[in-house]
Amino acid sequence: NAGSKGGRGALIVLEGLDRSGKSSQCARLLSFLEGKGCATEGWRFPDRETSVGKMISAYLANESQLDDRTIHLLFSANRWEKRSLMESKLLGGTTLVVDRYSYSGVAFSAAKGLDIEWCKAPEVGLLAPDLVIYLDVQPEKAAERGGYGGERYERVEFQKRVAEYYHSLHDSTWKVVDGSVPMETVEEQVRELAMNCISECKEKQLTNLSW
Ligand code: NYM
Ligand code: MG
Repeated sequence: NAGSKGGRGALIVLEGLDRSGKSSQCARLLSFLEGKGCATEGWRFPDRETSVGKMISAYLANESQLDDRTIHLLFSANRWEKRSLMESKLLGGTTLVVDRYSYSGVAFSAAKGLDIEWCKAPEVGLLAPDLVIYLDVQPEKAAERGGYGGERYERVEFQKRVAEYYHSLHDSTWKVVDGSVPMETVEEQVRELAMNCISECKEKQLTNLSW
């Protein structure tokens, strides 16, 4: 499976705390890339549309209770159920801009006290991102941004622990962008990182997360 003649698409992930600006930046990057004529799709995890995603959504809204390991595995399953579609899109030349991925899975569950290695295990074998952009915002600052939406995990003390786990996950694909500066400045940096990534990964093999 050699991919399309223009080369494969890039797997670009945006990560960060709740209210760090990921969703806005994903939307802006998506329209920028579309404007450039680049085949792109915006994805997000959790994908709340699937039946697994609906269970996750109910849990986040406090409409259901689930054991910590059970919900961890559901978040992971929600990525696994999209893996083959993700692979075919990328090999077909479409770049995916993804709002949250395995790093959210590990950081949020580890912040609850689950063993981090246990948290990583079900993520092994999912597609490895070509670029992870971490929008770095102080937990207190994020909380001030129009407040939280009332979902589970949206508490500043918890988000501080999540930030610590995120910082322990940095690898060679990570780029930390200061998310506290004006949106347009963040957008500019995100665009540049994405454009470089897209051109560099055209000839690169897709790989799996190994951790
Ligand atoms: N979240 C997200 C997890 O705990 N594990 C995961 O694997 C993923 C993808 O879900 N507070 C958490 C982070 C968020 C919440 O995400 C919902 P969003 O981006 O607000 O829909
Ligand atoms: Mg949220």
